[in-house]
Amino acid sequence: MRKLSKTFFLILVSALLIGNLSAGGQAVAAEPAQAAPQAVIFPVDKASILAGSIFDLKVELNHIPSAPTEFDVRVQGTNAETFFNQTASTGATTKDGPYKMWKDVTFKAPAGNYTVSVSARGEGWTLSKEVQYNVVKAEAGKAKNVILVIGDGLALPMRTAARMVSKNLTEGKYNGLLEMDNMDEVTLVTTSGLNSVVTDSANSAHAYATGHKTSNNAMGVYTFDPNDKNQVPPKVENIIELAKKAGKATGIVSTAEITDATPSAMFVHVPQRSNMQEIANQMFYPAQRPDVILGGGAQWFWPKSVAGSKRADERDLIGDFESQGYQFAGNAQELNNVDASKTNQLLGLFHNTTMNVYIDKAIEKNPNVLKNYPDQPMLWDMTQKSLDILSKNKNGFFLMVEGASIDKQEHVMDWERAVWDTIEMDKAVGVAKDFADKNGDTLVIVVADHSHSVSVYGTVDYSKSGRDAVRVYEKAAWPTYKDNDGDGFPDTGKDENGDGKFDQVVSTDISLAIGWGNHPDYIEDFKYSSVPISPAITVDGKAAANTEGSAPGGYLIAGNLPVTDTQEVHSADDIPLTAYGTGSEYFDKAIMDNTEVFFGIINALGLDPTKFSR
Ligand SMILES: [Ca+2]
Ligand SMILES: [Ca+2]
Ligand SMILES: [Ca+2]
Ligand SMILES: [Zn+2]
Repeated sequence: MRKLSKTFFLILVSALLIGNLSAGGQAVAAEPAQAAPQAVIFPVDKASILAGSIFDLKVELNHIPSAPTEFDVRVQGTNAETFFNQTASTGATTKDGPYKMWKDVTFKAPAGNYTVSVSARGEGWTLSKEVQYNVVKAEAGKAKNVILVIGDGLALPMRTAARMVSKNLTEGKYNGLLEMDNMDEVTLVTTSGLNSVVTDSANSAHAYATGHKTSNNAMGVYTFDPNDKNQVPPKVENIIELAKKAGKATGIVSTAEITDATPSAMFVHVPQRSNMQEIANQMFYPAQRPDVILGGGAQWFWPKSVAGSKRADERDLIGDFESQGYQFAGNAQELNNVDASKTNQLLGLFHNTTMNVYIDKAIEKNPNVLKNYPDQPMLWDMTQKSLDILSKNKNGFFLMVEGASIDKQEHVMDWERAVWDTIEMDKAVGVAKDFADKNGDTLVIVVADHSHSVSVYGTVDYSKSGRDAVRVYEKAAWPTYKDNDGDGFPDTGKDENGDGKFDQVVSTDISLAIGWGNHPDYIEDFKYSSVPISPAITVDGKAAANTEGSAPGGYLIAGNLPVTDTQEVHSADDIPLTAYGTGSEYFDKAIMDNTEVFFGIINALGLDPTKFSR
């Protein structure tokens, strides 16, 4: 079957636009295309758009069997060219048809409903479509600063498990609450994306950063097909671009690669999150460049010739940042040495890939696990240094802090590493709340990006093995975690290793029983592993249980995922959001969509782009 070429469409579309193609006269008859003709309008129907924020309006005609003789786009009933006072850029979609795009346009005033419609026809086909937008004006704003703390995969049971491990209970009442519990408001957040009920960390963070939905793997752009390398995806403006235009300082802090989805969604425009070299490059663009950048992922900043680099070119991105006045820190000591009073921009890269988790960097300290990175900072130290620097800006700041490996350790069903990282992040929340208490004018938000299929269902008796160790209902009673020195982490109450602090402990006599709703084939032994273990490995293209390293009594649990999946996957369950400080009343609702979180940030900061000088 013959398909119409892109070039063909470009010529026809240009001809149409300059008006020398007579209606119907020169249309070429073609064999029917496989898929039905379809009109696509981006932003999509029911999008909420911040008044004055910049976006690209794109209208695609896909799978059309012949060139259009009419391709009319209207905004509020007015020809789009006239409405935006801009000639459309045109081209061929990657799905056999033309597109028109108006770049960097805005809806200013008044707020309310806006209608965009397309009507198009050619020989043997007609298409029409209409979408409605809700254009939202930013409120005046009472806060100067927003600290958005994202616990990647911070499912509700993770908060429960972290509270049990960190605080424990006495006769049914918790001995204390987490920092993320002790806040002013709580709401549920729905997380589904543009293309699926189950989101990933790219489009979920994109929702917080832009107020728009997009497809899994995409950030800062609309697309239904992130893997389409030839697409020209329409952009939407993000929180770091907006905050910078308002003269605010901006920062991103993560325990993942700093080019990973959650931190990069705050500033980036890419259809595919795995394109990390492009993400690192965009991080340096002046309009998108955060003032403070702390995390892992140095491999995307080193020139190709440096051992461990993942770049395809010889660009020295750390050198580029330094040339723009950024201080650089490569480990915890160097971060500690940064004098915030003399530093306005800071790049800290503490690992070539993902930073090690709390259990490994602070408790086990196994040199075979930490390898070249024995001195990685804690998330709360990274948060404190960021606040010390960003708070010097008299216009305020936006800071995103991510506990990234909660999710990454849930994927490998290592609940202890996920929970201890949740506690590490909770201490960063404490730093953020202290800042809000001392300085006022600050909103702190703690939220997941999506859930995981994790559940606390009892306790585990470490003196027994296999399923004999599991205790449920009244037999579960209480775990035996005790935080004798009050640092939030369980310890033995003794200092046998002589470092002047009580020795931390992960596995206690009675631990938690934690299970998973979805999983590959894996060996369950109900016991902590002092070294990280993958639950499943790929053998002959299929996932197989990893039999190495399991404790006595471990037994095979048959998987319930597609046979090629080696890891537990995200779930579509709603997630809790807690908020503290100025502007937190926005979150006094029972439930909201993840795109609405963006407007809570915007309203708190009073980020009104209709007032920006463009
Ligand atoms: Ca993440
Ligand atoms: Ca302790
Ligand atoms: Ca000790
Ligand atoms: Zn994940």
